[in-house]
Amino acid sequence: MKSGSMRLKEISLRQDPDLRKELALLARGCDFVLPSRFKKRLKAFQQIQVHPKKEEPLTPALSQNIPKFYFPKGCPKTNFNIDGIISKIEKTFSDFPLERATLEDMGKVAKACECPMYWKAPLFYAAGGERTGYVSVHKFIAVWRKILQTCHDDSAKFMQLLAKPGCNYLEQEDFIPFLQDVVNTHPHLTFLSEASEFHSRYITTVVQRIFYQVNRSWSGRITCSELRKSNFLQHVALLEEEDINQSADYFSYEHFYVIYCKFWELDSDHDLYIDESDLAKHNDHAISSHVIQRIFSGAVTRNRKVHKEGKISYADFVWFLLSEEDKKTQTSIEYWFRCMDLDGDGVLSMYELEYFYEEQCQKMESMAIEPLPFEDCLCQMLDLVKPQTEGKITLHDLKKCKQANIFLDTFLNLEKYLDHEQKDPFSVLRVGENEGQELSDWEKYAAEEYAVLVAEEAANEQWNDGYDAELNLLDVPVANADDKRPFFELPSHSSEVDLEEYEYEDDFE
Ligand SMILES: [Ca+2]
Ligand SMILES: [Ca+2]
Repeated sequence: MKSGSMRLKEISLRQDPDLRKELALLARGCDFVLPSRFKKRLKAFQQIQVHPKKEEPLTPALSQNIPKFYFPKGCPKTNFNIDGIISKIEKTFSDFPLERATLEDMGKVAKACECPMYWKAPLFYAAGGERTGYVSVHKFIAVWRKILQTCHDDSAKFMQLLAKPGCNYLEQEDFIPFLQDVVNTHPHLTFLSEASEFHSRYITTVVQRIFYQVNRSWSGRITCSELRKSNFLQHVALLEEEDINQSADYFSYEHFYVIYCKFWELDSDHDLYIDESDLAKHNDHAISSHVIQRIFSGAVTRNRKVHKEGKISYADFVWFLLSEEDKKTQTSIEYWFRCMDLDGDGVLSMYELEYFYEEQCQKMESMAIEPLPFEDCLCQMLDLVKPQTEGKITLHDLKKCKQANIFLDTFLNLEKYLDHEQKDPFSVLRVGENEGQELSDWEKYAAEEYAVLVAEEAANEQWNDGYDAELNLLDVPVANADDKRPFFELPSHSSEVDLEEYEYEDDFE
């Protein structure tokens, strides 16, 4: 291929009349001294002359014979009737006053476009709806026709609707208007309408879950191909049919509730950031302090905009909890691998394993449990993972072995390590075999924790009701009703966080 600068040089040479004259003289055999500025250019010209064939484009006949096989925006369907869809859209708009659709009307428009209902807000915003509060039939059809002509599958269309102009990827903030509309209009989330301060928490949670699941490259930018390989758009389509809690990968309200409550317990000053000592309290200090240090060193947070010095945000905690409670997923294995790979050379070496195991041993000794010597533990683990290269465990080895969770807990989480130790190894294998048919580790954890939280909440309410009744009996003004823990405790006015100032952007720091 011809480089851009080479091509430029060639053009300027050919257009330079002085040089053409010189070259013509040279061709006729005249022998004279070339000015030095021409010598260089002559050389460049001669190089072009020597290899002209290399740079010629393929003949049209040849290139026409190769069928197109790369469709970044989806493979075009034959017999796709764009005009049929357009007339359906026109008919839908004709029911609206002045043929203008508001955001509330967009559900019908989405259906006329043959899109899932919750594409309504992206369709509205892509047609410029937020500037005027409505979209006109002409503007909408122009936008949608162009998308139909250029994007040939749902992933390409969704990408086109959400991405910033000129971008072929999605960043975290690109999902916010879409998710805000889900929060505002999904029937299972309407109870949140009174608590707008939790909209941003829910949205942050879902955005992080989307990137956790879909952005396989960890780049912070979801590509069309990543979107296509994921199950995200299926979940968006199911939003209009199913209970939102059925969306275990992304939208579940119950999962959000569990994640946020877990964070709330750790974030004692409720500024939405936690430090190392806060995170250490998770799960009764079960997690290795060495690995917590690694999380705070940026090993797994550096690709997202971080962070207050020595702190991680709620968004980072979502990644932590998902990884901690299900060590069988691709992202989780990558997450802990990055933490354990201290020197960042892409393999876990023996000294790295020993570094983490040492702390487990100390903890066990303090609990009067006799730890397995490192060499024995290592043998077990190498047997489990069966690395391709002896003594070096790669990410690929870990993903392939199907028991990465046991390996990781051995080095990172004492409580879970001891749990695994007590289990019959064959029962673990059998569980592994049935994978996919049963709930994931994350779903099991979330369901159990949700049940506990709801029970606690009910008990609190009962206690408080009794307390209030007692106070009323004594005819004391209920000034202490603040003690009651509401659904989610709101930061008080004296808190450092001003909710008015707390915009969504803060969640994405
Ligand atoms: Ca805090
Ligand atoms: Ca390493």
